[in-house]
Amino acid sequence: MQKIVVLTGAGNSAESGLGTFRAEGGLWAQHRIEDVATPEGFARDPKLVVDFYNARRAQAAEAEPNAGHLALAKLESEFAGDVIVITQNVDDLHEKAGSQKVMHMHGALKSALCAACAHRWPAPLVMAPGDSCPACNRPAARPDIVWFGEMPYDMDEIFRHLSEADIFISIGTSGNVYPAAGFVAEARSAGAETIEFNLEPSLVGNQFEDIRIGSASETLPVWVDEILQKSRS
Ligand code: BJW
Repeated sequence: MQKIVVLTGAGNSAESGLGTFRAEGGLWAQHRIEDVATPEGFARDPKLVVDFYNARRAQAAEAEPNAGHLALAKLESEFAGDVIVITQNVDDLHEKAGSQKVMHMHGALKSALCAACAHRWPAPLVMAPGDSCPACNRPAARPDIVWFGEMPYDMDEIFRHLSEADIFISIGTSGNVYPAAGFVAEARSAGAETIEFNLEPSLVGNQFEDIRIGSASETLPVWVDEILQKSRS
C-alpha cells in the first residue's frame, strides 16, 4: 500500500485568515519569539503568553478550512493508500475539513497541559495563569504548545512514517524550524518522491524534486486530482 506523508505549516492556514509567523507583519513581527514561544518567556510573564494563545484560540475557533485543507481531506478519503498529515499548526482546520489522521507535532490550541504532571485536557476558550490541573490540582496549567527548546510531539511515530513514505509533500512552511525542516531529507533518504507547495521556495526548497509555486488553495486541489486520477488508472 502506498503512503503519502504530508507536512503542513502556517501558509496552509493563511487563506483561512490565520496569520503566518515570518511574513512581513506576521506573528513574529508583532511579538518577540523569546517572549511568547519559549518556556523562559512563559516563566517570566505567564499572563502575556496565556493572553497571546487565548487570542489565537479565539481566532482559530472562528476560522474555516480553505480549499487546501479540503483537498487533503479528500485525498485521505479517496486515495487507495495511506495518507498521514503531520501539521506544525496549532489550529484544528485539518480536522474541521474532515482529515482523520492528523498529528499535531507543535501541540494544539484546543489542549491544555500541566507543567507539573504532564496531564493534558481540553483547554477552555479562555485560560488564566495559575489555572489548576484537573489531575493533580496544582496551579500549573499552560497552553499545550511546543515552544523553542522543547521536544515536538510524536517524533518516533513521525520518523517511522517518513521512513515508509512513497510521496512526501510539504505545504506552506518556511523551512526555518527544525526538526520539521529536516523531514524532506529524511523522506528522500527513504526513497520518497518529494514536492513542495509554497508561494516561494522555502529555505530547504532545493531539497525537493518538484516545487509547485502558488497559493495552497489553488495548487493543492489540482495536485490531489492528479494523484487520485493516477492511482485509479
Ligand atoms: C504560503 C501561503 C499560501 C504563505 N500558500 N504557502 C540551530 C540549528 C538547527 C536547529 C536549531 C538550532 N537552534 C535551535 C534549534 C532547534 C529549534 C529551531 O529549529 N530553531 C530555529 C529557529 C533554528 N527547534 C526547536 O527548538 C524545536 N524542538 C527541538 O528541536 O527539540 C529537539 C529535537 C531534537 C531532535 C529531534 C527532534 C527534536 C521546537 C520548535 C517549536 C516551534 N514552535 C513554534 C511556535 C509554537 C506554535 C505556535 O505558537 O503556533 O511553531 S515556532 C513557529 O514556527 C510555529 C510554527 O509551527 C513554526 C514553523 O513556522 P511555519 O509554519 O514554517 O511558518 P512561517 O511563517 O515561517 O512560514 C510560512 C510559509 O508559508 C512561508 O514559506 C510562506 O511563503 C508560505 N505561505 N501563504 C502556500 N497561501
